Amino acid sequence: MQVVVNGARLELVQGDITRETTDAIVNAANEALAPGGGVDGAITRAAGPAALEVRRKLGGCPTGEAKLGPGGNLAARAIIYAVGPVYHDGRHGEADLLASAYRRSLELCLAHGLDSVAFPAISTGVYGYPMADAARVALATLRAFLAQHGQPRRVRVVLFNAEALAVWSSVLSQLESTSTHE
Ligand code: AR6
Repeated sequence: MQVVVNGARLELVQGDITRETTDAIVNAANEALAPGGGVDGAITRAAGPAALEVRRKLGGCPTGEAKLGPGGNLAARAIIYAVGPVYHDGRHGEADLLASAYRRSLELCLAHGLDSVAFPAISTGVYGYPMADAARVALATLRAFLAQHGQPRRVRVVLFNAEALAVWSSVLSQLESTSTHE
């Protein structure tokens, strides 16, 4: 599924984010920026040792923030390490922190001239964020940012399986139909 917001494309696809050819790919990292499992394990393996060496020197990253490193062996030029929240019960500022992780990543794209970016579903694996809730927060944030800036020109969210893609597509459809009736 794809929509256009202020001239920029917002796309939802199913796949393995390490295969993306966008200028940047976003990694769902932890505060220490220590290599982990899930999407991080896949990106770390695919990017190779040179990217890991730079990552180790970034000095960690607080929850809700993002840092930029080189793409190493990936097709993407840059890896953005974004740290989403661990989900407790939704009453510990999780939504604000998740929105911030997406927003800070987009700000890095603008600051570094990265015109296309691929995101995974941050916090929805090990960190336990319910998929539909995460999709609502992420898509509202991405749409608001694009409505304001019109950049990056292409933003895609790469969902790992068909079920996740269906959830995100349904949330995006809802957001689109609500906004056209405002
Ligand atoms: N491409 C796209 N999405 C993927 C891929 C892939 N290759 N592999 C997994 N996913 P997670 P988190 C999806 O656990 O919840 C790490 O160890 C997966 O299905 O990777 O933010 C870090 O180092 C899920 O929907 O990230 C941190 O310690 C989504 O990516 C911690 O886990 C995110 O799942 C971060 O936890």
